[in-house]
Amino acid sequence: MVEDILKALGIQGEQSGVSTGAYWLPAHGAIITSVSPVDDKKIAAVKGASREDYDQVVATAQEAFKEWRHWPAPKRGEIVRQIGEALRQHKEHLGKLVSYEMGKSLQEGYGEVQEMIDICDFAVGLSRQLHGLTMHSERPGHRMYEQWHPLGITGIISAFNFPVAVWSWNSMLAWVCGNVCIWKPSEKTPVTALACQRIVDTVFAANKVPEGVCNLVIGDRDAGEWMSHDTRIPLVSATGSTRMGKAVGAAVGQRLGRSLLELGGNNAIIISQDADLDMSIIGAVFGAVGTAGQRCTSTRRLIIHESVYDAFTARLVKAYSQLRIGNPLDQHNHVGPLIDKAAVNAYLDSIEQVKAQGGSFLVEGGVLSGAGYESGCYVKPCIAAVENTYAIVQHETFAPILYVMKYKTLAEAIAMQNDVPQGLSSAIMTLNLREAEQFLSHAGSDCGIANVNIGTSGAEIGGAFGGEKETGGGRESGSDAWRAYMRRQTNTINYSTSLPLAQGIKFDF
Ligand code: UN1
Repeated sequence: MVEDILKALGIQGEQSGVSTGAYWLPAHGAIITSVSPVDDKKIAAVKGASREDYDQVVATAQEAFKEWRHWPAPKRGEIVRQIGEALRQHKEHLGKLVSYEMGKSLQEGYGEVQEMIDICDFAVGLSRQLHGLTMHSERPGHRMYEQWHPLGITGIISAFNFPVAVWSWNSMLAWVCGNVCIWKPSEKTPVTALACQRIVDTVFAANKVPEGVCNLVIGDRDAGEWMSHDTRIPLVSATGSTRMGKAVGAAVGQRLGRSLLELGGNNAIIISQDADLDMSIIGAVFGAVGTAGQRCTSTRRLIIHESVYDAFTARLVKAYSQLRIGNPLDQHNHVGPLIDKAAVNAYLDSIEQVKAQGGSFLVEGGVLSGAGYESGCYVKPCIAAVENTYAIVQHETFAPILYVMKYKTLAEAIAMQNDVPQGLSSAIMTLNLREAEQFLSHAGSDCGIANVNIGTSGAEIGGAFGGEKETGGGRESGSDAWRAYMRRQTNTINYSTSLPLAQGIKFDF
C-alpha cells in the first residue's frame, strides 16, 4: 500500500531533500530516515541540506523574487487555485501518507489535506483583496494612501503534527502576496514534504513560474538556525514548541527581522453546570485524544463545575473505555501512535510527575504492546484529577493526558483557564448566555481562540489562528493574517502647484 502511495506521489528511492522547484539539487547533508510510528517501517531516506546547499537555495530564491513580485497578484492567485485543484486530486494519497508518516487517524489525515485545499481557495480570493486604506491629507492638493508590498523570502519552519497544512497556510498566503518561500519541514515528517513539493512543482512548471519560488530545505535543527539568523530572510514563520520559538524569536529579533510564531498551547474547556453534557463529551474527548493529543490546540485541561463534576467524569471514563487504539489507517480506530519513542518517554515521564505532584488517575495510562503495537509508540489516553497549580499541569506535554479539575464560580474557572503560561485556545460549554459572554469578554479568556459550545481544536482556516503569551503572538491563515507577509508603505502625493509642509511649518527663503 505504502509503495503505491509513494509511487502515485512521485517518491522513489533515496531522495534529495533540497529543491528550488522542478530542479532537485544534489544534497550534501546528513541522511534523514523517515520511519512510520504506525509499524516502525522505513518509508524513505532523504538526504538533507548542507550549509552550501542552503546558501544556493537562498540565492536562487532571491533571484526568483525579483521576477515573481512583478506577476499580478490575481495571476499568482490563479496558480494557487491550480494547486488547490491538484491537492483535490491527490487528497486520498496525500491524506494516507500524512496518516502513515505522522500517525494521525486517516480521517484527520484527510482533514489536514482539506485544510490545505481550503486555504488555497481562501488565498485565491485574497489575491484580489490585498488592499490598503486611503487617508485624507491635511494639505490641499495632496493624496495619501497606503499599499502593501511583498517582503521577499518567507522562511517556514513547520512541526511534525501538522506536517503539510501549516506549511500551506503560510506558503499559499505568502505566494499570493508576492513572496517566495523556503520550507524547512520537521525532520520527523520529510516524506510528506517531498510530496507537497512535487505537487507544487508540477503546477508551477505548467505555468512557467520561475525556479526558486517554492523551495524545500530538509535538514535538522541547524537548517532552522540558518534561517533564523539569515538577514536575507525578512520573515520567519515558525510552528513548534515554545522552546524552539524562543530561540527563533530571539535570533530573528536580534537582527530586527520579523517572526511569526505559533507555539505551544495548554488549552482548557470549562464545563459549566449549564452545559449540554452530550455535546461536551464529544468536544472534550475529540479535543483530548484527537491526533493522540499532539495538536497545539489539543484539550489538556477540563475545568468542571463541582455540581456536574461526578456525573461528567463518570461519562468521560465510560467514553474512554470505548476508544479504540491502533493502526490509524484502519478507520475503526480512534487513536493512533505518538510520533516516536521520545514522545512516549515524555508521556511516561509526565504521568510520573502527575503522581509525584499529588494527582490521581481516573483512567490509567500506559504503553501498549503485542500484536499491532510493535512500534512501541501506542499509548493509552489517560485522565488525571489534579490541581491547576501543579508544575506538570502548567507544562504542555504533547500526548493524550487529560487533566480534570473542579470549580465553584465562573470567575474562578476563568482565572484557572488563564493561569498557565500559554494562551492558544480555550472554550466554554454552556447554554447560559451570561456565562458565554463573560467568557468572551475582555475580562474573560486571554487566549487567541475562545469558543462557545465547541472544543479547543479543529479551528477553521477562515479565522486568524494563533495565541498569546508563550504561544508566541503570531496569527496565521484567515482574516487579515496576510498582512504579516507584506510590508506597508504610506504614500503621499502632491498634485498642487506649491509645497506646503505638514504641521503648518513655515520654511521660506
Ligand atoms: C497545530 O496543531 O499546530 O485547530 C495546528 C486545529 C487545526 C490546526 C492545528 N486546524 O486543531
